Amino acid sequence: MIRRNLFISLVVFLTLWVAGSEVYATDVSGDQTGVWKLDESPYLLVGDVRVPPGQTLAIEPGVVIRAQGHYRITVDQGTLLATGSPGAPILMTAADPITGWRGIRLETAHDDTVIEYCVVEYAIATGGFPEASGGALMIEYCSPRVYNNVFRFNRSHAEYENGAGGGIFAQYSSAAIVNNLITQNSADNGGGIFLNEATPTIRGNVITENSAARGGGIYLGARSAPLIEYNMVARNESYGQYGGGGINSWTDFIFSGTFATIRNNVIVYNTSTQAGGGLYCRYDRAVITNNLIAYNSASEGGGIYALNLSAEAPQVTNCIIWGNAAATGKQVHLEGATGSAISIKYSAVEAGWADTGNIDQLPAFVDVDGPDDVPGSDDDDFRLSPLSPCIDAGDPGFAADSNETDIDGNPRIVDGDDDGSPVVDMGPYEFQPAVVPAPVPAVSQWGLIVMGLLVLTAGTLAFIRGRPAVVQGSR
Ligand SMILES: [Ca+2]
Ligand SMILES: [Ca+2]
Ligand SMILES: [Ca+2]
Repeated sequence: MIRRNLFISLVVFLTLWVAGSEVYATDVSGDQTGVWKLDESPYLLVGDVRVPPGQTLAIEPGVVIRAQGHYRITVDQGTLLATGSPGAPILMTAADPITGWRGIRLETAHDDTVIEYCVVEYAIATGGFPEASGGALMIEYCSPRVYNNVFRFNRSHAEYENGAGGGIFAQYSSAAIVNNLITQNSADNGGGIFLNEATPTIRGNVITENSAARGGGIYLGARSAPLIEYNMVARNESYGQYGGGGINSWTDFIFSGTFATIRNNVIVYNTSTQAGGGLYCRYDRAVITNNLIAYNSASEGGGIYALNLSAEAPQVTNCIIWGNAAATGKQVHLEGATGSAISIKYSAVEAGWADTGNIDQLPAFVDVDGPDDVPGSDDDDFRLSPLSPCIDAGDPGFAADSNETDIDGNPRIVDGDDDGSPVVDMGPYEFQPAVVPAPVPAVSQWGLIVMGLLVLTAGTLAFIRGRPAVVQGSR
């Protein structure tokens, strides 16, 4: 939390600093191609911008783009190369955060499109569905690379509560959404991310403090089959009917056969005023493997809420479901009247769950509230301590994918209890006795991401501080 606050105050400072120090600017609207250059920055959107079919717009690292009204950047069958760098991110923001801007819209963009090391903020999607989709980034019929960005303070709200994807909306897409910080966005559905008929990879992101009526962190909509792995999904909230504080998975398996693979994630401290604090699964057969689903809360189903027909039950294996809170079904709630089912095996479930390989023993994390002794902050360390009963207690028949690791990037299956037989652990962290003889609280993967973004922001600050003199000297 300390790192996060520092990060946010730096970015706020950056925003104010840039606003107060502008001498030259480039107005843009209409069709745009070629390069938006650092020495012509900031670029002021004075109308909608479009990258036309077959054309490319590249944006140099360090460029600042500031919308002067509720304008958009649409990539209409063209290519956008928005590639910042760690020391010089691209800032895309609004002159007036209340009015906001319309965000980036990738409509059948070329798959070479890249959005990397950008800070995208204060975008607002409005209107009806699908126009009210994708606050910061709308992706449709294309599969861009979306790496190492910050999406924050964006939102998608509409009449009839069908605004979708406060941060990112993707449909008919296999986008790679990797190592982003997605925070403090809001929507009617999918505060951080919303998927519809999409098969993206959502990997290594920090998805925190987003809110929505349904799917505070992520909403997995109909006929979607994403791979969701190595993410931190924390402190998101759902406030409406159908719920899902962390993730709402409603992929319509029964009609389409599609399902999400949700593995090696940390899903903690999410809340839902109604159902499913951590996960809400409705008519859904998600494969839920090696996740930590802990300290979430809801009215029904603090950890997981499931409503389905028995043939399409979520498949939960090698998970830790612990410390969740709810009036009904603290760890897991099955909507029993409908004949719902869920399969939970080889998992640690507080208060127990009667099925193969489950245990009801304290997981014994390294430091459940972290060095700051505050539960729910980013330094909480959910790695397994040497005496954890979760070590080598997963499914003995489990075989990891060829490129699958644990959430720290360590080998997924290790002989953690040194009995000569390597077995997968429960939860996202594999105990590594040979690599880490005495477990120490290390910087977590998402800690590294946040710290990297800090460096990225600080680099921009340093750059911008030096910029006015250069500009004045050259013009
Ligand atoms: Ca802590
Ligand atoms: Ca093991
Ligand atoms: Ca063993």
